[in-house]
Amino acid sequence: MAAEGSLPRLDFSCEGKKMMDMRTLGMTIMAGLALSVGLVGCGNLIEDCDPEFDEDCACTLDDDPGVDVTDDCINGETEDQEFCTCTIAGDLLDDDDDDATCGDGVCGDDESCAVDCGDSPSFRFVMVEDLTRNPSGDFPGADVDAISLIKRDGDELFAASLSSDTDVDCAGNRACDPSALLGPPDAIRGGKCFGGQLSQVDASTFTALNGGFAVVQFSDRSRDAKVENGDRLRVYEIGATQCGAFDDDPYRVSVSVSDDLGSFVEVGTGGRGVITIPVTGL
Ligand SMILES: [Ca+2]
Ligand SMILES: [Ca+2]
Ligand SMILES: [Ca+2]
Repeated sequence: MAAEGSLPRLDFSCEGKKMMDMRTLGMTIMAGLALSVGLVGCGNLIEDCDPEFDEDCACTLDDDPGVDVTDDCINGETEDQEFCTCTIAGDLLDDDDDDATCGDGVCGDDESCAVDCGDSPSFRFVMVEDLTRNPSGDFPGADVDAISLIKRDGDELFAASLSSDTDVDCAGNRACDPSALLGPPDAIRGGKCFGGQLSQVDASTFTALNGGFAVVQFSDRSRDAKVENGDRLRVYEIGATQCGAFDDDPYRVSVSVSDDLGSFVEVGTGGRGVITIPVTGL
């Protein structure tokens, strides 16, 4: 037990070290007080204990907290030069959130505390799903040229990657390559579909969903793009409205924290050319 007047050591380090069982209610209160401070500071509150001087001080290997090295942990290292940490038994919180996940299974990041796990989940996945009944023709179903996420500051980010769950049937479909809907729209050139050459449809510029769906993300190496309330999602669909030819086709737009197909939440539908859907209620 910690000496009276001293605070228990709490470790909120970002490595997410396993916290040990807490044994007494008194320690709960003390730990709670320390937690309040820890939320602000995000770091070790006081130094490690020393088994030579501190009663109930026990040391374990950092790489394997199950290994007791109390007799062999000096200045944070064992004789075998493995890193170790000493704490006063019973002074750590029993972290009920050990298994908690945020967003897509990630608790915080290198710069944030594990306790940030209470943050709301991050929506990074967008699904555009064909709602066409009985899709037919050379380009069956909704013909998606591009999908974008427009942030509140006006930045328009285009779909950068596809989830492997994307499902576009190539049977009888001349535009079934889903990568054609990544990046900025390219089916409209000079303000006209296919540069005004409507008889020369460039099937490499769009994806005909053929009753299926595409799941995309907007993050790239330079930016972690989340879909947030106040953003807008835009779908560039090729059809009568956009081209003065072909069909306008209906589709649904949904978002999710993961690409688990059962987890998507609808944010809107479209079916007349370029549609911009406000994101709310996430
Ligand atoms: Ca079509
Ligand atoms: Ca395209
Ligand atoms: Ca269409």
